[in-house]
Amino acid sequence: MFSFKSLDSDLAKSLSCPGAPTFIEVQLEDLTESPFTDGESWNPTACVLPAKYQQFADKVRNFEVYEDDVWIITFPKCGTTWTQEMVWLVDHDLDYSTAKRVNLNRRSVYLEIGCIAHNLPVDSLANAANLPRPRHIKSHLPLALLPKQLWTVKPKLVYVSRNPKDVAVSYLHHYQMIMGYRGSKENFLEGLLTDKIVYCPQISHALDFWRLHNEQNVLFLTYEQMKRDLRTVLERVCGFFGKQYTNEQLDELVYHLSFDQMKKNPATNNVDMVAGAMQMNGRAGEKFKFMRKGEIGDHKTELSAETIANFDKFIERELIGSDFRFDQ
Ligand code: PPS
Repeated sequence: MFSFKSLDSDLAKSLSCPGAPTFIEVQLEDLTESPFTDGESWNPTACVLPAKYQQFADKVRNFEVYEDDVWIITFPKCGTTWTQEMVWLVDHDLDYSTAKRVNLNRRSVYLEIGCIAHNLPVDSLANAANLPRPRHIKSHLPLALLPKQLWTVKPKLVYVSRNPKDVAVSYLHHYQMIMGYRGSKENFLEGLLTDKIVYCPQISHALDFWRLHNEQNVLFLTYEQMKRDLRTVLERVCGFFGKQYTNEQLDELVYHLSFDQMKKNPATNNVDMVAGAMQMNGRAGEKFKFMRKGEIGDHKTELSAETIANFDKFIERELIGSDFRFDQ
């Protein structure tokens, strides 16, 4: 079903880190079951993943999907955690009591983490499979690598995109502090601009889901929409889940989902997960918070004018032929 190619360029070697020492490109070879019904062809690009993924690719592709599943899919650092908490609460009648008691990572399971994280012996596929229904499952995998039953069973699927320049900054901090990367910032950014970082290619990740954004079971959101007007986004999310809440309930949810509240909330701020990863990947005791800044436009403070221009060119080139545009 898949072919695998080791990445051994100098750039790939420079991107090696304790959390992901070596990388492969994973190419879907079996295109018989296309997710698209628009009659257009589909030529998925190979996805960069830690080499560990090779032993799990088929298992993920054959993962059993249920109609009442809820899938939250994003490229890394696009607001996944934020969306997971929002969607879980909307779908569970605003059950704050459970949401505060049970960590979000247990309510909404990261499907492939055990298949990619070096030295993390968790069976995340089993954890996701065995969740109580309706199962809430998070994934960063591109469409071509996700379970093929998603396109026949058609569970609810929420996709979130974020401006690639802000993703670059957020992902750089994640790569350094959570995955233990000690190489240069320049090499990491070059890796993103040449689609050689884990989960790349970045732009086609969003474009594949944009092609599905009118499907009834797909809700396509952006980090920037959530940031600018979460209340309006919540109304769309409630409509998607067939839920109705009062204005007061929605105001309370906006508050619960604010950056400051989620940062204070041990069930959502990923403090334990980050401490464990930093310990494992040689960053124990250093200063880093998963809930880092939570802003639009942070790239302007962290990227040079030249890098921003390079990202702009990269994004423009990759978007040729699509009507999709990233929010700024
Ligand atoms: S991951 O590791 O890929 O699952 O990360 P992900 O959750 O997708 O993205 C993390 C970034 O989302 C920000 N975040 C928020 N922003 C605004 N409001 C809320 N409530 C919120 N929750 C998380 C988080 O701070 C990361 O962005 P940066 O730019 O690094 O701050």
